[in-house]
Amino acid sequence: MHKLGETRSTNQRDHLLQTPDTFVRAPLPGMSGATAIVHIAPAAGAQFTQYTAELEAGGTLGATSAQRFFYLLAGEAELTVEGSTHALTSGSFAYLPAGTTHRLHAPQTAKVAVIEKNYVASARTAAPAVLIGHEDLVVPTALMGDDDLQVRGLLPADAAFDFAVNTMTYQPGAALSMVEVHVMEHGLLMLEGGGIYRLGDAWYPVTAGDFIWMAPFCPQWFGALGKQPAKYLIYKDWNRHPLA
Ligand code: UGY
Ligand code: MN
Repeated sequence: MHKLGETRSTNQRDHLLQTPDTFVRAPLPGMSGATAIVHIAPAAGAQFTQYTAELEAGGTLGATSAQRFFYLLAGEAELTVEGSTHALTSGSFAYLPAGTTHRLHAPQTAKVAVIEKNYVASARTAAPAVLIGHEDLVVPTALMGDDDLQVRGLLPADAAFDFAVNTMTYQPGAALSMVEVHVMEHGLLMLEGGGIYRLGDAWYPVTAGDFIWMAPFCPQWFGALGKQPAKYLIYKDWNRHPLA
């Protein structure tokens, strides 16, 4: 049923809100039994790509020449890398350095958040190794001492990584303690609950399933609304000099 052209989706110079009613699905090269909803890409001004892959039973992702991070949103999957196969469940994630031969295979239907970024090398450290984990095993920390806002850093705080991926969980009524304006860009997937996101000079109602891109220096703030916690998966580039 059409909605006479109405949507919460909006594409602005320094931010994008993409809501599920506007998702367009298409396979990416190399995918088999899978389609992608591309949320953000260099075509829109980002320095990374983020998409949701929807895999049918037997589906696989294609290869990439970039670093790849993925987080299993739903279903089960198997990751074969460096000679071993790892069983993944919802909340599992993996980091694969550029050029790592691997196979992500879904025995049944599965949904995966995928982030790909060209690696920015650092003279100070070697590139990171393959990392496989589960969100449940990551100890959360309170953001700026607020116990109602818990952050889980899925990747180690190690300068070898040129990006971070965190989950942030807000109890109802919790909010960022400041409007942030920073050089890092963000890709954000709302996983649970909802609230109000300030992006630039606008305030948007957001809910589970929405995607947000924030360009460098996009003013940003979030407050959780409703009776259940709000949770999102958030990417940011970091650990590199702005001139790198
Ligand atoms: O890590 C961050 O910059 C995070 N606090 N930003 C956000 O939630 N919009
Ligand atoms: Mn931020």
